[in-house]
Amino acid sequence: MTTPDPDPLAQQLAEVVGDAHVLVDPGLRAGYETDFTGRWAGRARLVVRPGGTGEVVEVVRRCAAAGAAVVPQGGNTGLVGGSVPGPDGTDVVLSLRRLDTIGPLDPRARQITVGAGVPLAALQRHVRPQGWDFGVDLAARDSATIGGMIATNAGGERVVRYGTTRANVAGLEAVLADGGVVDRLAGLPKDNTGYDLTHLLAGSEGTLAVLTRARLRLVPLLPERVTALLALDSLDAALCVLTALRRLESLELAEFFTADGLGLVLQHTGLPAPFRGAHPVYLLAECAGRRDPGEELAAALEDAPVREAAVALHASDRGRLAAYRERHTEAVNAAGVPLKLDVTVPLDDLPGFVGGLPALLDGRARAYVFGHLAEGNVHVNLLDVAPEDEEAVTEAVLRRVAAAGGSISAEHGVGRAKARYLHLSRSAAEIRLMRSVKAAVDPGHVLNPRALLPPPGGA
Ligand code: 2HG
Ligand code: ZN
Repeated sequence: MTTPDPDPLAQQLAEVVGDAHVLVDPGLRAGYETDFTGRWAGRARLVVRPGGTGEVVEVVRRCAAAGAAVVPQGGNTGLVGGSVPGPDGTDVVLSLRRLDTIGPLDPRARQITVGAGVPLAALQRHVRPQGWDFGVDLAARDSATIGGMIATNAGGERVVRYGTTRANVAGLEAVLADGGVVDRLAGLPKDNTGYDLTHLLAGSEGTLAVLTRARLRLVPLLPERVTALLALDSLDAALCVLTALRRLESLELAEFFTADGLGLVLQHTGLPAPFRGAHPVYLLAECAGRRDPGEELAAALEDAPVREAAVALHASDRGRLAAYRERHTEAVNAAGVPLKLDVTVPLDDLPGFVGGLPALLDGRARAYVFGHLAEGNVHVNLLDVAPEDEEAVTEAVLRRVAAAGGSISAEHGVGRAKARYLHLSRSAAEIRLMRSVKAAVDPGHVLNPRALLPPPGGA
């Protein structure tokens, strides 16, 4: 048996990053080729792990010259196939995880500069003891990287108070397909000099540039917190409670799930049930402030239609309540390979949308719904969908969402999963404009060509 010739691109990239950081062996590549759910799996030509912006520039240049597509990857926790290579072994996965430097915290500017590969939890561990926090938080905090969160404009649990990731980024450094570097790291709060490139690149899903560093806005760490898990009759009741909670400036989190999802979580985790009885809907609310927000939370809930409530003040107890919501993703995963549809529906339509799902699905899937109530963000997780039904089921749900004026992607992005449905949420003129931007900065379709805006005919 003859050994295959070494890939010349692997040799060229090894000159830039060192042999140890070019992974060609299938065993070493594997962790970069499949997403967390197992739904998105591909085969990379190789994985390259540069250690700084200069190396990213050289890697992108050499891949472009070799005609290889580059798939930027952070923690690989995205759920729409946007950071996973295609199936044919031609894509280069560019892992940003080694760009994990955390710069000094600037309390006067309330900002910090970090490498794209810094995991969210590492940032939290760094800034919280100094009395600061990052406004975005999400369940995948241990693996999700800041670069990936910006590239996908991740939402998470605290959008109700702090907005999505884009709103929490003051500036970026990024490498373009031609190797040019965009440096907007000054993070000036006033800088009105034309197109906002930071906001354009945030949410561009690796299709316009490779994000290498970020200047993040920080918020004061609020010392007093109270978390409540509320058992409710229905989603209508949950919206009624939400209306009462929205008056509170301290409201940081309003998450919902249902009896079915809780059942799956209890079965998977072995956690004790939160209440003696079972209830149709649950709402997890958290308030935070300089002073104990417990009293104002209790006052807001006084006339609310709550069946049972559990309240926690201490971090470990709050974590125990949050686990019932945060562990949905892993519980669903343990039950099968889910078809995930992350959507926004107008709040008034949320009960009707969820209530109408069984008819829409018509026995073709087992549905679990949970999500971020204040934004109308429903995570529709479908199990047991036959492969031949996947497209029809996806289309039925997304068309229903679009018809109600919602969005086919609330917070996970478009990636490969939703690329063909983009027209349901974006007009022809908008898609033309997006394609013009892509064509102007990446005419050779080097950067993540299978995601968001694949060239007609497919990448
Ligand atoms: C969450 O809100 C994440 O926990 C994941 O966005 C959602 O697993 C999902 O569908
Ligand atoms: Zn979510």
